[in-house]
Amino acid sequence: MPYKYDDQNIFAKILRGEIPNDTVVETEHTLAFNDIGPKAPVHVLVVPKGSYVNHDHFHSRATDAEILDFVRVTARIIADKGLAPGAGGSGYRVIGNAGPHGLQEVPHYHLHILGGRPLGAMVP
Ligand code: D5M
Repeated sequence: MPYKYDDQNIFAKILRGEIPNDTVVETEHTLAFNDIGPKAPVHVLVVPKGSYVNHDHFHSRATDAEILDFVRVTARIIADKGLAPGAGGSGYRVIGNAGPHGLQEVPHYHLHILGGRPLGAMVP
């Protein structure tokens, strides 16, 4: 099925500056902001600025520069928040929901970075 991007989704509105966000990092290709309903002391959403629905759409259509920027912003937040186990942090979880089985609510690709407390088992 071809990817159909809905430009009225809430993250598209944030990216256009139509509604506010609590920005953590902004670069040329990526915006990261705090989740409005945090599930952990650290709960940051990393959002590519391009119009991608989910991970497989992003991976198949984004430029190398967009992908590299997105990965680097994600890593930078993990480091800046002191979560990286390799640097003395207690760890974190990175989650990307996609489609109905993944319970994706907002149809603009994003990753959740969660940390700051024990996160429990992943399987519901
Ligand atoms: O999760 C979508 C996530 O987006 C969910 O954790 C709430 C968050 N959200 C929704 N609206 C906003 C605004 N306006 N600011 C910040 N965060 C928001 P998923 O199920 O992965 O699609």
